[in-house]
Amino acid sequence: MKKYLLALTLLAIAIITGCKKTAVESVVTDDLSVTPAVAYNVTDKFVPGELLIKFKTGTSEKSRIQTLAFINGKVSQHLLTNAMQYAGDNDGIYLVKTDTDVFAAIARMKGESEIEYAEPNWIYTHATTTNDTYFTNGQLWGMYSSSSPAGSGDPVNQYGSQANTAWAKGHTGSSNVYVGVIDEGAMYNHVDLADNFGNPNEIAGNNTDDDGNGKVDDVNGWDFVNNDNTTYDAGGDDHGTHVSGTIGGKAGNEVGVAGINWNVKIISAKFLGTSGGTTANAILAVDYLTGLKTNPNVAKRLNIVATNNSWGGGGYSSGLSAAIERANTAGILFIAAAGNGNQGGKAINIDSKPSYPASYTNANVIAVAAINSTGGIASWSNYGKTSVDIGAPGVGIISTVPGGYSSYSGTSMATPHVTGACALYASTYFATKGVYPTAAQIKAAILDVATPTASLSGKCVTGGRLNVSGF
Ligand SMILES: [Ca+2]
Ligand SMILES: [Ca+2]
Ligand SMILES: [Ca+2]
Ligand SMILES: [Ca+2]
Repeated sequence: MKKYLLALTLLAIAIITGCKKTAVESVVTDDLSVTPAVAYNVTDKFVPGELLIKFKTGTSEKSRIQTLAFINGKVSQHLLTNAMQYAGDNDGIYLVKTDTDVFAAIARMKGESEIEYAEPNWIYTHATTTNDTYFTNGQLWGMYSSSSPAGSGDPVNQYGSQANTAWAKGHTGSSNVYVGVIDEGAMYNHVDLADNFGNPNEIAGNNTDDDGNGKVDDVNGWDFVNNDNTTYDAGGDDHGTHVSGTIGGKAGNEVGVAGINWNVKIISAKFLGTSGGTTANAILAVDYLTGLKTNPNVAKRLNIVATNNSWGGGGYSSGLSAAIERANTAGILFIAAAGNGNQGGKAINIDSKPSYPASYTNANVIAVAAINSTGGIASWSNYGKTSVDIGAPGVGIISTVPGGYSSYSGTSMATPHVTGACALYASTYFATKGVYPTAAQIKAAILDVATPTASLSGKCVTGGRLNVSGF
């Protein structure tokens, strides 16, 4: 454990300093494919000495132990989530520690008939590129429209999400619509967020798992980094707080910002810590939210329409793809940042060089590129005619951070505009039709009305930017 923490600490130092010598090994490309179609990138980071292994159904414990002995592997965690079991998988995934080289161990495991898959425990980091100086009110361009709604006197920006046009029609979201933020934690008691967080099936502070999901007092979500119910830990969590404010910052309270939704409920699934997050915890985070929507123990399950995923890194993971598919089955969209270049910051075409999780091909994924306030695609925003779906405001975005507000840039900031759009569409659709739209209907609604944008032409599926004016 100490060794593991040391490795993560060194990684954090490496990320901060940009130092090339990291404790986390890089991977040589080409000869070690996860699947025939996918190769690891040289810059992909993973936890040294750890593998995620799924055994084929019916493999006995004795047989598992014998197989793991080939790599001197010891099970350190059995990942068996409610969402897996509801989906009929009672075997789960094993996080295995080995003193063998991870890729040699994977190659060895792949030769065994008991193994369904074996893969690295990738490390993901969030997708902000810059942290600009503080901005005051009135510069929230991502929420503006091409023209000022009648009588509003609102500022105008044609490249904004057009959210204030929807608001002018009284479409401001609903507290019956839920969104999961898979990220760092968030300062849920921030003045602009306090009304828009919470799991109503869980009673705070009674040391009881009221909703029977295996998590005690998870009123605002769960912290998979520290395995506790304090999703906000002072000193960090600014990225998760920023993302949350764009989705659901409280409006009309004369302070700070307004989110795409004035009313919504956000649940944190915290898996990014100061050193990033792992595949194992990403799977747990995705499944946690799926479990809240499919929990058979409560009368009123949480109506989660989408998760926000402003993070990336690593290579393909069968385990994470399967978790995203369980979310898909539960009708939860997975909104993913296209990513900010390939480590060095230069944008890449992820059609030819996949960036995960944006590049997963599950039907519920919407991958988002970033545009600036004059309509250009950000110089660092990844793109891809088939792998990226849409552009959204991602440069100079003001939102909530612990203790106030700040302006950030990144595909991290573009993504919550789209996640917020999912929730807004769901709430308006319900208000007019009396039923909630399916995930496929929400995705189609968002992609169908994208505004054609020169800088995005040929760079994403829609060739356009987010436009929620009709939501
Ligand atoms: Ca609980
Ligand atoms: Ca409780
Ligand atoms: Ca915590
Ligand atoms: Ca506000």
